[in-house]
Amino acid sequence: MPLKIETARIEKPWSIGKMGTSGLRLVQEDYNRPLFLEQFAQGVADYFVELTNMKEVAENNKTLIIGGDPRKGNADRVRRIAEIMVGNGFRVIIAKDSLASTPAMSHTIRECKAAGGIILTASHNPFTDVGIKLNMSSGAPALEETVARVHAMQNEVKSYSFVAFESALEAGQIECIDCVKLYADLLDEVLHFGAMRDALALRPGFAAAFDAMHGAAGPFAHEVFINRLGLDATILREEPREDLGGLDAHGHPLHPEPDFDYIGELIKLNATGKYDIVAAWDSDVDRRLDGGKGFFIESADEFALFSKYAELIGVEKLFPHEIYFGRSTVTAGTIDLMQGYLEKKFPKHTVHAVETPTGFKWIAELGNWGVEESNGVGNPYIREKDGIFATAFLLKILLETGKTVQELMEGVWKEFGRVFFTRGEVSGSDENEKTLLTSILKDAAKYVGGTYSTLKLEKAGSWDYIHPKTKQAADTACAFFLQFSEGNTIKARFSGTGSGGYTLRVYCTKYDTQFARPKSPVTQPMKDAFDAFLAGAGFSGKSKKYTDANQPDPYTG
Ligand code: VG1
Ligand code: CO
Repeated sequence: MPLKIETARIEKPWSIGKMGTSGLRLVQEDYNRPLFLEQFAQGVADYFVELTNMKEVAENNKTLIIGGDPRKGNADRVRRIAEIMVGNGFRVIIAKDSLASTPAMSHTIRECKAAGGIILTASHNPFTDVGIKLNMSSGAPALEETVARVHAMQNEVKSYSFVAFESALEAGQIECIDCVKLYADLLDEVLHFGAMRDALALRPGFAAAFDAMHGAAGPFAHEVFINRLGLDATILREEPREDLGGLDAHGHPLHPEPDFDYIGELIKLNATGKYDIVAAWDSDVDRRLDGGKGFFIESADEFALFSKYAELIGVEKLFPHEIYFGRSTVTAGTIDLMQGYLEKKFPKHTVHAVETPTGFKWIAELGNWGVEESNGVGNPYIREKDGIFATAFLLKILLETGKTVQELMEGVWKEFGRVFFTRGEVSGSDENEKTLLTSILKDAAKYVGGTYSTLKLEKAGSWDYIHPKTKQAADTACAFFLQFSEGNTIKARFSGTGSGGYTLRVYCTKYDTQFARPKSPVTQPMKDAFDAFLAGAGFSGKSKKYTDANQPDPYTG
C-alpha cells in the first residue's frame, strides 16, 4: 500500500535561531512550543531534499539516521522527526530505544552510507535544555555553510509533511538499528579487544570505575568494557534517565558534564587509589574525563599521550601522506610540542599541527585526530569526538606499558614539558554588559604596554582561522588573545552552547618544563591580570568565575 503522506500548515511560524558551536540548544519550553519541532524538522528535511537532489553530490542516498541522549521528551521527538523525514521522501534508521551517543551516531551514518543524521542532545546542558545537532554523510557535524542554509530554510517553512509512525514502520521506511553493537564492533576492530582481554587476564585485580551520569553512556560502557573486554568495572549512574540525574542538593539541575563539579562520587572512588582507570562521560558521550589511581588528566594532556602511542591504533594508516593533528585554538599547546616527535615517528608522512576554532566540526574535517579544551578527544575512525574511545585507548596504553596513568603522563611532560591550562568564565544575562565586554576585548590592543596586577600586557588581538587546506579565512574572529609577560597567555571567546544569557570562556595557559607542581599558583597571576585588565577597561560585571577547582590538578600541593 502506498504511504499516506499528510501535510499540515503552520499558521504562525516561529523565528528559529541558528545552530551554535554544536547544534541548536534551547530550554525545553522553547522546543516544546506548538509546531516548533515540526518547523525545525521540516527545514532540515528541505535542506536534505535539496542536497540529495543535487547530481554532483555523493550524498544522494535518501537515508537519515536519528537518535540521541535520554533526556526528557527525546524519545517522542525522535518519532516525530522520523515521521516528518519519511513524509519528505526519506528512509529513516532510528537508534534502538532512540538512544545513541554522538560518536555512535557519527559512525552509524558512515556505516549505513546515510545522507546525514539528526542527533537529539543538548550534551552537557541539564535536562531542562533540549538540543539538536546535525551531522553530514561524512559523519562530521555540519559546517558553517550548511548551518546557514538550514537556518534560512527553517525560517521559510510554512507547512510540514509527515507519515504516521506505525505505517512508516510497517512499510519499512523506518527501521531500527543497534548502534551500541555497531559502535562496539568498530572499537574492537581498532583496538583489538582480543589482545586487550589477554593482557587483562595477566593483570588480576586490575579495576575500573566509571560514571555514566545517567546519560547515553551506560549501555555503551557496559557493552565495551564489561561484556566485550571483561573488565572488572563499577559503573556509577549507569541507567539512562530522562532527568539525567535530576536536581542537586540545592534544587539545581545536575549537568551531565564530566568536570569536577558534577562527579563527586567518582572523585572519591579515584582517591582510594584502588582503580587503575576511571572515567566520566557527558550525556551524549562525546566528552570524557579520564584518570586512574588518584590522578585525573586534562584532554590536551591525554591527547599528547595518545599521540605518543598513535601507532597502537594505526593512525599512520588512516592518513596516506599527511597527518593532521588538530587542537582547538584555546586548547593547551602541549600537543604542538609533539610535532617533531610525530615527524620522526612517521617519517613517510608530513605532519601538520593545526589550531582550529572551538567546535569539533573543524577537527573532524581534518581527519578527526585531535582534541578540544573541554574534554573532547577525536577518534580518527569516525568524525566526532568520542569519550568511550578515549577511555578505551587509555586502557590499551595502560595494558601495553604496565605503567600507571600518572607515570605515563609524567613521562610525556618530562620529555616535552607541560602546558599549564585552566578555564574560567565571565557570565551574565545583561546584553549591554556583553556588548561592553566584546568592545573591550576587540580594542584590547590599545592597552598593550600596561601592567595588570603583576603582568605586563605585551600583545593583544583576535585570532582568525585560516583553513589549512583551502587557505580560506573564516569570516568571524573566533577568539581574542591577550599575551602577558613571562609567557602567560589568555584566550577568550563567547560560548555557543548556552540557552540564555552570555558566557565568555576564558582560557589561561603557560608552558613550563617544571611540571610537578599544582597549577593554581601558575595560573593565578593570569587570572588576576585578566580581572585587573577588565576592571581597568571599565567592565563592572560581577560574575567572574574561575572554575579551577573543578578541573584536574594532579599535584594539589
Ligand atoms: C562547549 C565546549 C566546546 C564543545 C561544545 C560542544 O562549547 O567549549 O569545546 O565543542 O561545548 O560540546 P561552548 O561554545 O559552550 O564553549 V558537546 O559535548 O556539548 O557537544
Ligand atoms: Co557532548
